[in-house]
Amino acid sequence: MRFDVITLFPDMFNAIKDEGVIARAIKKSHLSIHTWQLRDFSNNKYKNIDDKPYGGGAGMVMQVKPIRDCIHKIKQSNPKTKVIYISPQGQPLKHKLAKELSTLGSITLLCGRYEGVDERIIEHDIDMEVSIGDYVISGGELAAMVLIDTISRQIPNVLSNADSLNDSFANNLLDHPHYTRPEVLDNQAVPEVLLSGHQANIDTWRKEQSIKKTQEKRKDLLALMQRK
Ligand code: 4G3
Repeated sequence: MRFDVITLFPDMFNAIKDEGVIARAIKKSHLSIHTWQLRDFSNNKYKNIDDKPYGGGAGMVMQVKPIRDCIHKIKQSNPKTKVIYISPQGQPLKHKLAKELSTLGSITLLCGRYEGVDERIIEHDIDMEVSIGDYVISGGELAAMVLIDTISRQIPNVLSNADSLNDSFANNLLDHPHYTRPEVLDNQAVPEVLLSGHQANIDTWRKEQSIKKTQEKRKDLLALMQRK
């Protein structure tokens, strides 16, 4: 998978390029992340890419031309790339969407700042608008990194055994509880079944715990599962 990221803050992406699961996947050539400084596509000497909103009001709007030119440039070497705008107005990000996107060869992520982009970008230049949740953050960069991380985890061989592809959410259930040594600490004991060595019983217990936790904490997810 190749990610191209259009941003005013390319250095923010060093956070995932330099460390952890994503860094290792890049080293192993399972994926690459290419950032594009949107200011390089500005058409004035001050390198501005935003302007005041028509109709008035607070904040600034990202202009069409620099973004359009940048996407055009990316598409010259990547004609089939899927262009995704990350915004609070997008389709909510879920496990299923991440899994679908993980099968693509190339994704371009547009990170918004200020009040977002001129609507003509959304109408003409974007294949899809995605949101990572019902809240606003100060820029699309952190959201883009969330998207890159969750998509990358679904690409074969990106996760090592030690990372483990946690399949919770694949079935709309929360994960079961986990324990490690010691067996007893301050009167808190590890559930006996986990020490029994009886794998079928352990699997059943974990499934029950998943359902119980989901019932307690996320009834909305349980409703989704029962509809399947
Ligand atoms: C576009 C994405 C971008 C319009 C971006 C704000 C939250 C999300 C931005 C806009 C963002 C999200 C930058 N905040 N929920 N901030 O995916 O109003």
